[in-house]
Amino acid sequence: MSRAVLSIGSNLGDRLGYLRGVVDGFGDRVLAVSSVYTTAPWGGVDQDDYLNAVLLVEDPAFGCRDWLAAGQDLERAADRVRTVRWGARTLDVDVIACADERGEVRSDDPELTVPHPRAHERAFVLVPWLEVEPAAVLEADGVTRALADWIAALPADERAEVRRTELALVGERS
Ligand code: PH2
Ligand code: MG
Ligand code: MG
Repeated sequence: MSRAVLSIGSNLGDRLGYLRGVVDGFGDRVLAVSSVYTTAPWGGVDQDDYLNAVLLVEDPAFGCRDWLAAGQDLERAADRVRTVRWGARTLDVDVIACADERGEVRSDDPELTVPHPRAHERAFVLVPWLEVEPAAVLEADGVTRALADWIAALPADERAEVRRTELALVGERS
């Protein structure tokens, strides 16, 4: 059994369609879906704005690595091409945090580092995550803080560049 927090993002092609493909792909493993946010690119590469969202997912038969593998399958299905680090992509599925039967998993394996080592610096992860899991905490560099506190610590302009949209990943799709 495992339960994970996934950050999904797209800034190439049918951005909303790619994000919806993740929700559809995970099907009834999806426990919660955030709003869709339009976000300025993070990381210094000049590229178009992203659509980002966060999903909470659970599967009785999955371990934490299975979320990574399933996310990579969905990235491939979205014709993702790996070129520039932090550059434009049709679909990115990142495992931000994961818990199994024994509790929160911590791993510094380069394949799957959880909690995600840069999540606390990224308003495009924290803001949608807070929406679906208001009581969540995140550890970074040995410090554990509530999501709202990590968000408050970010530069105001980075917070302002994460804007909620009326686009929907589930339910009524217009
Ligand atoms: N993903 C990146 C690099 N920069 N910026 C935003 N706003 N959203 C992303 O999902 C994103 C990014 C590489 O994973
Ligand atoms: Mg990423
Ligand atoms: Mg990624």
